[in-house]
Amino acid sequence: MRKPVIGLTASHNIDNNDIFMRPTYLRSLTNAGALPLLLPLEISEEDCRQLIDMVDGILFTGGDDIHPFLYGEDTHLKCGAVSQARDSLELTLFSMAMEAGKPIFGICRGLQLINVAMGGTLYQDLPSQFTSDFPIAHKQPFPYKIPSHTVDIEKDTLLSRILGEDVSSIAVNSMHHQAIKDLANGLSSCAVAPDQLIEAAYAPDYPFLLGVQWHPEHLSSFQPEAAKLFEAFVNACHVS
Ligand SMILES: [Mn+2]
Repeated sequence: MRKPVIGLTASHNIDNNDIFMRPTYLRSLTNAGALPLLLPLEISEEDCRQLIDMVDGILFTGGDDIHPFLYGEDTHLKCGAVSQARDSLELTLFSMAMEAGKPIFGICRGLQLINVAMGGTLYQDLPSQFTSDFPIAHKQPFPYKIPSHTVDIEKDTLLSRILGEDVSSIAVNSMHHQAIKDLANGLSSCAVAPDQLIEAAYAPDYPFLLGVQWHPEHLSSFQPEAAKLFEAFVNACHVS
């Protein structure tokens, strides 16, 4: 049987112009039954369209910050590095994938990209712009393989249907500098951290569009909840 082909966008190192991909994304997709396909950075709009026609789904991966102009803000003192080439490529791919109704999954920056593409905004620097009585380490001080905070799963959402309606909370890792501030119209929250930060969102009116703020690709080899996210995404890609 032909496996679903999943296009993934690479990270972009703007210092030396390298693009790169952590193997954990590829392994998680392969283990879920997909054939991952790493996408180039510099391609024309016409080529983007051909690639979107070729893939059965698209995964927007983690990486640097998104340029604040894309959600109508000036650059905050603590904003991090940005790649305008990557921002532009991903916004083009996102709108084409949505037009085509292809399944979309976003991880970390990928969730933020989905939110910005649909009209939402971000905290440019969580530590200085978002406070709570018990500050959660959204940039955890230990490796990705070790979960660091919990998220509450909202009932009757795409995420609760994937994990099972009886799962009310899971432990996740956290390695993000930015996060959703205003959620885009068309998206609904489906998981929140104990400080009420949105950690996952989905589009209720779309076949499959899910973004998570954590990194399930580092947990999927031993945490069933993380593996289920990739399985649900790959299964959604089977229908096209
Ligand atoms: Mn977090």
